Amino acid sequence: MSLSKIMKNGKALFLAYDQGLEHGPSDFNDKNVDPNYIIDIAKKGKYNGIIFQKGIANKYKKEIKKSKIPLIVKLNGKTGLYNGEPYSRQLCTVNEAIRLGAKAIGYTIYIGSSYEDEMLRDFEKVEREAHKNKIPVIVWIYPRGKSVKGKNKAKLMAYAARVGLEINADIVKLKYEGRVKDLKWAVKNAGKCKIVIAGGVKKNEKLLLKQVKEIMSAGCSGLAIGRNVWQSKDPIGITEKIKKVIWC
Ligand code: FBP
Repeated sequence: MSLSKIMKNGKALFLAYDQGLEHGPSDFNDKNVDPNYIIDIAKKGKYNGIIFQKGIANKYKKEIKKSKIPLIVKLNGKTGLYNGEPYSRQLCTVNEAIRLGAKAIGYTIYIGSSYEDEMLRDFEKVEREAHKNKIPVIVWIYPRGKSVKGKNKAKLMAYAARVGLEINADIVKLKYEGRVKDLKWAVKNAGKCKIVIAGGVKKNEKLLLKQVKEIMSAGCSGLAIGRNVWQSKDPIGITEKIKKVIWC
C-alpha cells in the first residue's frame, strides 16, 4: 500500500478535527469552532492530511479541495455523552469517503470493550474495501472498557500497536502511555505498520515538544494531533516547531 499521498519521507503530521463529535463543543472557542479556521491551519502548516468526519468533509468539500491538503475521512465515532461500554459506530462507508475525495480513511477500535468483537467485524469490511480501492487505512486503537480497567497502560500500548499490524492497518494511531522504552516496544510490535501518536489535551509547549522528541526517537512516524494545535494562540508557530522535530 503506497502511503506517499499522506506521508513525506516516511513521516507524517496530520491535523485531527473529529473532536466535535467525540467531545462536543467544550473543546472549541469562537475561532476554532469554525472548520474553515482548521482548513486554513492545515493549509498554512502544510499538513500531510486533515481528519474530518463525513459531515464536515461534505459541507466544506470546496474549501478542502482548494486547500490541496489530503483529506482523511473518519468513518466511525461516538459522542462524549454515551455512557455504556465503548462502541464506535460506523457512520460513513469507504465508497462515500472516496466520493468525498478521501486519500485515506480513519477508524476507531476500542480493544478490551465488550463491543470489541463488533468493531473488529465492522473494521474487517472497511479494511477490505479500502485496500481494494488502494486507500490507506489509519486505525485509532484505544484500549478501553471494563476488561482493561486497572491494567498496565504501557503494556496495553504495545498490544494496541500489535493489533494494528495483525488487522492490516497501514498506520495505527495510539495514545502515548508510559515511557520512551514502552513506546519503542510498541513500535517493534507494530512491525511494518506505522505508528502516529495523538496529541491529547492541551499542554504547555515545552512538554509537548519534549513528547514529540520522545515519540520520534522511539521510531514512530509522526503525530495525528488536534487540540494542541488548534487551541494554541499560535497554531502555525507550534506546527513549525513540531515539524522541525519530526523532519529534523
Ligand atoms: P487530540 O490530539 O486533540 O487529542 O486528538 C486526537 C484524537 O484521537 C481525536 O482524533 C479524537 O477526537 C480524540 O483524540 C479522541 O479522544 P478521546 O477518545 O480520548 O476522548
